[in-house]
Amino acid sequence: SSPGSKAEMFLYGAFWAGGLGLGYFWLTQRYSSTPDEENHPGGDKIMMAAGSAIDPFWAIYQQHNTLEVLELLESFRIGNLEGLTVPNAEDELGSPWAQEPVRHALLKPASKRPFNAEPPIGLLAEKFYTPNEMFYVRNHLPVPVLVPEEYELEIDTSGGEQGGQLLTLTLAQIKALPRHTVTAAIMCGGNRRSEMTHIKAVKGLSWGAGAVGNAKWSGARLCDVLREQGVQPNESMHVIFEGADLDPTSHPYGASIPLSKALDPRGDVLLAYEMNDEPLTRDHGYPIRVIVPGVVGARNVKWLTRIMVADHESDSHWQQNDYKGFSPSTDWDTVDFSKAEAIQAMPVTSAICTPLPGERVKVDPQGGYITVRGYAWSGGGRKILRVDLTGDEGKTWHVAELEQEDSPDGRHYGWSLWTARLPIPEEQQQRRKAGGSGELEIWAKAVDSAYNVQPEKFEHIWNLRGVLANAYHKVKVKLA
Ligand code: MTE
Ligand code: MO
Repeated sequence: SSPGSKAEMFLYGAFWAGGLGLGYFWLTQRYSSTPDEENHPGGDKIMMAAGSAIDPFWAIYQQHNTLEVLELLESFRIGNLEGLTVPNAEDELGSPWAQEPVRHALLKPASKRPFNAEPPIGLLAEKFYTPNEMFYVRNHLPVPVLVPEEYELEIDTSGGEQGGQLLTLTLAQIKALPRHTVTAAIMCGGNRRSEMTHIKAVKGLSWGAGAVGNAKWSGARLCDVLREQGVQPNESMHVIFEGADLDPTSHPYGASIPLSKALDPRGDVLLAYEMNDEPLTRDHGYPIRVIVPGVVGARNVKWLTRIMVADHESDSHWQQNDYKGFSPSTDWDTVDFSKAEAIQAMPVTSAICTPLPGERVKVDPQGGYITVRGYAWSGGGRKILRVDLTGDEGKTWHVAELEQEDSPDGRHYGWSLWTARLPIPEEQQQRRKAGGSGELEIWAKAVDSAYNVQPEKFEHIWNLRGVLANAYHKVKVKLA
């Protein structure tokens, strides 16, 4: 097509492990008059790698690792690069940030120090298990450096009624305990905050809908460890977790959950050492983090070093003065954090992952519909029963097809992916035929197994910290 239309340049770098650390770069030029005349079978996803090394993307999209693709790219090779390293060059030695892990280029940081990033949500609903390297990262502090041989987890049950002794477990001892695997989505309490901000400003990181991921976690069950220590059920007690990451006053990140959740074998609380069958990465809590299925991300403490059974909640900032919900009329002058409950189980939510806002979407020529895809999840082990979509502000609804794990009742901790064929309303069809641009607003709402449903508007659930942002997800697209 004509070079005058749209020209895009890509630099591809592909690195092979082994060898001499040589890198191969390709420069290609692509011309296309409209975005849907893509030559790349994966569409514009190729843009995510533009200007950087392609190997992290290929680690996720393994379909590229074929002789055919390599031969094709070979014709675009423009040269070789040697000795590329330097992740944290700006940080001088001794800075708490000097030992941050290298992150995947997909994760676009909302903040770099501490590191907070979500993957592009257009990719999130592609895989039922979120690849570890594209799982959102939410760190409040620098990532601690933990040596597996020296790692120790201290478990203090002396605050429990019948418990008592102090127990210290090494990593090898934790791994020697019966292994348990659970699929669980982890979602930040601030997921989708950026949508709530449109109503009125809130304080917090501007998360899109990507501060969530779904993984298969493996580890020892906390209930086994606590029961072995003689801890008895008690409905007014709590289990406090501390991480190895320290704030400038040397206080660790901390959070707590009710003892009843920790002791419940159906609660599936894990001392996890694996994520999707791989050891945890440093960003996700290596070597041990607690996984509290169905509960807000903040309680899933990473780099776990200490567990305490106590008659009070964690006194950490994050338990006491953050991750709590308030009325829309509560402002920073009137807020009293001590009067609100800490968030534990999360409410039902869903998000449209494709198409993206503003995207030009192809209408199926025969059926007159567009395909919409996303995720849905509810906390507390509640299952997603249904996801409903509308293209006409709720006059007609269309039920999505669900992809979900077949979990036992009340233990539906993983997310559900969904796909819907949304018929284009008559009005839009007419407008489109008449040559109009044909904008369409898609709404999605999920229903969980307690028949809880998402609220329609953010106006009525707005809160000053921008947490629990679970109103209908609304996305405006253009019909191509
Ligand atoms: N644990 C420690 N030790 N330090 C932290 O900053 N962040 C919490 C939680 N556990 C945090 C932590 C928050 S708010 C969330 S949302 C999740 O970890 C994020 O987990 P992820 O980074 O593995 O996605
Ligand atoms: Mo979070």
